[in-house]
Amino acid sequence: MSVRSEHTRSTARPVALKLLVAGGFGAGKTTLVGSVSEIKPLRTEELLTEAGRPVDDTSGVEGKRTTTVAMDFGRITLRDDLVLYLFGTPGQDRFWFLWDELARGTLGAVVLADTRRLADCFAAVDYFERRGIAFTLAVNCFEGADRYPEEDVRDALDLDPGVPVVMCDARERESVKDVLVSVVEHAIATGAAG
Ligand SMILES: Nc1nc2c(ncn2[C@@H]2O[C@H](COP(=O)(O)OP(=O)(O)O)[C@@H](O)[C@H]2O)c(=O)[nH]1
Ligand SMILES: [Mg+2]
Repeated sequence: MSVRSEHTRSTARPVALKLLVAGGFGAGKTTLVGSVSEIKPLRTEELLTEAGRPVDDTSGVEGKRTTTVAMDFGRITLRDDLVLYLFGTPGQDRFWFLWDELARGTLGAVVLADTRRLADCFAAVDYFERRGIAFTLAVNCFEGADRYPEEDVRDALDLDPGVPVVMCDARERESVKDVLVSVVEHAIATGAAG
């Protein structure tokens, strides 16, 4: 049996970690997973319909025509020895029953926030705080949205001082990678402390 050279470098299997991506409807979860994923993101989207309109509040995101029904799923190799699996949580309240299932075995989470609709991520922040799941608050900086200092976002969401707040562009791979590194480091630091 021949062993190809790239396989002799590291015999250890990479560590695979699971992260959740949460945040309000239209905050950029699907975009974020798609920006970094090495595999074609698995997503299930349905056209917004009249019937869904009362629950899928599109004010502020009028250009949005689809909504993620189940979840986004992606994978990124952060380092040779570290692979992240990303699971986007469904943004709508009517899919809350899926969250506990998704949260099982998760290392940490990204909560994506749009400062024009900051209240939309309260539920996600609350969810992870209650379950003691480490998360990074990532502000997706949409052009046209006012920029706020990190401290203002922190205060508005009443975040614990230890929660990292990072500005990002969900469309940019490097920007999203920075967010993911923040979550992993925060989760490891929190786990080590606890
Ligand atoms: N300008 C801008 N648009 C974005 C950004 N992230 C997402 N979008 C757009 O905002 C809309 C909602 O994003 P989507 O990823 O579907 O949000 P989700 O509901 O959280 O999955 C889409 O039309 C995206 O193309 C961003 O960083 N900047
Ligand atoms: Mg989506």
